[in-house]
Amino acid sequence: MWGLVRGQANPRVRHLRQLLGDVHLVRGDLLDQGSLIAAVEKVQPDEVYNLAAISYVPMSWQQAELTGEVTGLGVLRVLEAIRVCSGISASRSPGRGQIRFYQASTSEMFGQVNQSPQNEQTSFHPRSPYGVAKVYGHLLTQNYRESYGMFAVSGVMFNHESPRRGAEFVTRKVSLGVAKIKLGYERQLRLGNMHASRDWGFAGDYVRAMQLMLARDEPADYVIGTGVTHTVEELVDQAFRAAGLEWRDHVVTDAAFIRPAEVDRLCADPTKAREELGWEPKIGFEELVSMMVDADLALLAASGGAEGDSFGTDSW
Ligand code: G4F
Repeated sequence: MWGLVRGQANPRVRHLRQLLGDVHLVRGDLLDQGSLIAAVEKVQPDEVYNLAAISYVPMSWQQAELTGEVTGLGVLRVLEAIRVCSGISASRSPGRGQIRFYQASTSEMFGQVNQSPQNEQTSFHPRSPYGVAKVYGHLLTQNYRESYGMFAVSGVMFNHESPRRGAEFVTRKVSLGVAKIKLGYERQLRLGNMHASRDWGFAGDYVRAMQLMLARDEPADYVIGTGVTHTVEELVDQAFRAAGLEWRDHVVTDAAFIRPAEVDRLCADPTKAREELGWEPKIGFEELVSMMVDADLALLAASGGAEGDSFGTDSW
């Protein structure tokens, strides 16, 4: 297995090696076409999974152009690297290359929804530069499949979480906040919109869906989510209760975390994935939240509260 890393001394490499001792690393950058062609030539992969992106929605308003370059045009560059290395010429009639491509699309493409729950036919109305960039990557992946006969597919992934989630996202911000309060390092947790609803699932289940998608005989896109939605307030309530705390004693709403445009409510209809991939999520909302709170309690107890020091300061 190979992983693409960018930058001269990327600090994430150390964490990656701790987690995945047997992964090989190759240099490359989604902003640099030549580096991606060189990486594909070197690795000669059977499958390529593109999960790389500027993925924190608030940051996409602060750095909209960079988000378009990385999260949108980055997909074009990966597809081009695969096309060129597979010997598929731009003018040739469609044929199938050997390299299978997975694009991480997102429920943020649905944005202001006109149908609930959302399935593969639901129209897109993204609400952030991130969502717009992801629509570009999604449609381009479809286009390369149709234009060149490439095995290129997208998984329209709803929010997927785990103890490895970055502390800027609401689930981990809450689980770290709960652990800090429980262990006496903090008293307050500052959050934005408590009324937004998301379909939260366990990341491990979603990675399994990605692999199943590339193992199909024919390429197709799939919506991946649990089909159950909860508000941020319900998430907060669940997390504080998992630690024996009452959230109303600690949570403060802060306008600094309100977004310029919000996605109010997302809920997946994963019928196609269930019927064609045999995919079902194994871990439900309550188990997921407890898992994250327990992991952060253990992490902070072991580190003396040093982990996640920057959480709570991530106003957009
Ligand atoms: O955890 P979030 O930042 O995730 P969001 O915006 O739904 O996006 C995540 O999931 C998408 C779908 O898989 C991905 F495409 C994307 O890359 C990312 O992984 O926010 C969830 C909700 C929002 O409605 C937000 O307004 O939580 C609300 N929220 C309320 N207070 C907060 C906070 N979000 C954050 N990050 N921090 C808060 O203090």
